[in-house]
Amino acid sequence: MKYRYPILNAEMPDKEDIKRMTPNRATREMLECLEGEGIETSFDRYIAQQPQCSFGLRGLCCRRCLWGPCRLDTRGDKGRARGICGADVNLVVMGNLLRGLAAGCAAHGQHAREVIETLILTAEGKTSFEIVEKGVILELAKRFHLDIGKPFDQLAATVGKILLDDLSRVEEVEMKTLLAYAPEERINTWREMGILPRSAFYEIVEALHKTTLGGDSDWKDLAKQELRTALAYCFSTLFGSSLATEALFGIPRPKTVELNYGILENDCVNILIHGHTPTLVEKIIEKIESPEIQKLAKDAGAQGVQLTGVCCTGAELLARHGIPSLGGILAQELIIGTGAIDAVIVDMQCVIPGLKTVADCWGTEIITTSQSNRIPDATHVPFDPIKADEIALEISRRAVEAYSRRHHSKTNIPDVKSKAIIGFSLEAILDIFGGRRNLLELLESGKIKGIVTVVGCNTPKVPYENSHVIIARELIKHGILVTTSGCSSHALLNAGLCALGAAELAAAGLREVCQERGIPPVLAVGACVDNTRTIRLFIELAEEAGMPINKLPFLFSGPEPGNEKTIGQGMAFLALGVSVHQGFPGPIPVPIPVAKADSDFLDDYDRGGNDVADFFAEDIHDLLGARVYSEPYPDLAAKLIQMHIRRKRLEWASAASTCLISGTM
Ligand code: MSK
Repeated sequence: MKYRYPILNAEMPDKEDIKRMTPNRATREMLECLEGEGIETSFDRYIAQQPQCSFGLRGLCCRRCLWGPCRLDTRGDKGRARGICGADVNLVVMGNLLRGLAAGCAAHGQHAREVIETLILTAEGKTSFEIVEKGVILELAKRFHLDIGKPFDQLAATVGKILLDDLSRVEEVEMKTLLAYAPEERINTWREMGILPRSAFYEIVEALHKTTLGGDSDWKDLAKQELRTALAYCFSTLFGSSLATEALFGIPRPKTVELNYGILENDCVNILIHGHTPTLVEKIIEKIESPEIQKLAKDAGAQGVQLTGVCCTGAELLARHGIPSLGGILAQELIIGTGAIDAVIVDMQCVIPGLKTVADCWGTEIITTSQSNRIPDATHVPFDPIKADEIALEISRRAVEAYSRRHHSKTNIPDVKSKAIIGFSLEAILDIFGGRRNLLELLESGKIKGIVTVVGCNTPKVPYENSHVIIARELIKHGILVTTSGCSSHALLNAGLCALGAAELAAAGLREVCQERGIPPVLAVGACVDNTRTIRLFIELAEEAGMPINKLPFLFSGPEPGNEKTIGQGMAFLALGVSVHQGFPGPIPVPIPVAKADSDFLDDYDRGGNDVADFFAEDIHDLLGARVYSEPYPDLAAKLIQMHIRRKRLEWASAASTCLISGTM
């Protein structure tokens, strides 16, 4: 049964819609297969949860203190326009949004902490890792105004400590990474607005502190804390993770790969890598290739070992090593449902509890490696960077030994493969275009109309991966270059939009650019922390243009918001001056509807505004030159994004006093 939510002007898909509309044939086959086996997944549990609470969906349920939960209702005279403490709708909506962002910031914060600590320990000679991309350390050192004549390891340790300090300091000091990378115009704007952050951990604590019972009652002050926390999230948890990872393990470069479910091999040990931090996994790759583990696999009767990835560790492995990925967060149960996965090695985040339930049906070994992400009854081998070699060897052994327990008669691998070119780091993109000036000229000429980053998670509330694919396909059709990361990238990779052939789907100018340079029109940049790469690309282009970022034809689209981390990503781009499209159900609640007095029909609800939604849609533009667009339907969202890009091109043309509008969109 389908559920309509007139209050949100939206309809939730039922299982048949999902099976009909999800773009990857492998996903459709696996949904059918697991349904046939009677194995429940997130898609079934989502249907079982219908109808979901309409207060919660609109951000109007407050559970922050023990007096509640309070459900706020501004319709009619029910005495529920305020919570028990007196909080009104704006305070509740804004407080929920801020707490969501703080949670997302904490998640990427722990990710950053693990990688940066490994970098420091490595610089101090305490691990067997190596800093393979010395240039990243030197670049950071220059930006931090360090003496680059110092011994390299000493310099690397100092750089690591600055990154760690930006993550965790408690003093009232401005963040060094922000000052090193953000455009001066933005820093001045943020300073004027009073939203320069101190550190990620500081702002997380302050966000939670301000939203406790009897804390900050001024929703506009909470909105400022939202932006401050988003900046800390951006310039510490994203930049810190991404740059420290690049220093340790290398900057990705383009490679051609085959991916999707069909790359699983029936007669190989199939190991799925899952989570967010690539630290331990880098060692596991090494060990899997070692003669000892290869022999173990052969002795068990396997032809070899096939490593595959899911979610963001999967995206990291794909970008850096070309290890094939299979899907995003909502695919994890389906992948195990093939029965062909012998072991899943997980680190942290986006590892849903349902994973174990499906794994138990097939006898799949789950190995957890992070103290922060335990799963009951799973094998736990905790990561320690100092003992990374022995831990990685033990995990590799266990994973390979699981092959002999597989029920080979029960495997069902969808025969679907996709081709793609991956590994578009900032450096790779600039090299391909021969520097930022050339890329900017392509934007100026209109051959590339704009750059939109289509990113973020998945949600069962819309047909799986459908929005990502429709939006990206429409944008390239209209000459807009797309970058993508995280779970969104898995959707676009599997849909073939990151393959060379996808250039055929692009508008003439973009097609020509792609074919000349041998790139697809959708550039997969890496994991969700690697949004850093798109941010740095936007900063580079704005510097080259001599314009603020908010004057250029860029946009951030998160079509399927899921994890709280999505909130930080959207807010970070917004603070930088890049407008944001949020799909359904966005982290910023849609305006509250008002019933028409003369009608009983739910369809006749008006969409009256709440101040928070209006603030992010309108008022914020005066402060940052960017806004949030909310549009659940992907075809309409694609049109809205094109209009935004066109408007930005006109603004850019008038600001630069050059005529850019001859190539109309
Ligand atoms: S894994 S945070 S569902 S992108 Fe980064 Fe995917 Fe979102 Fe997790």
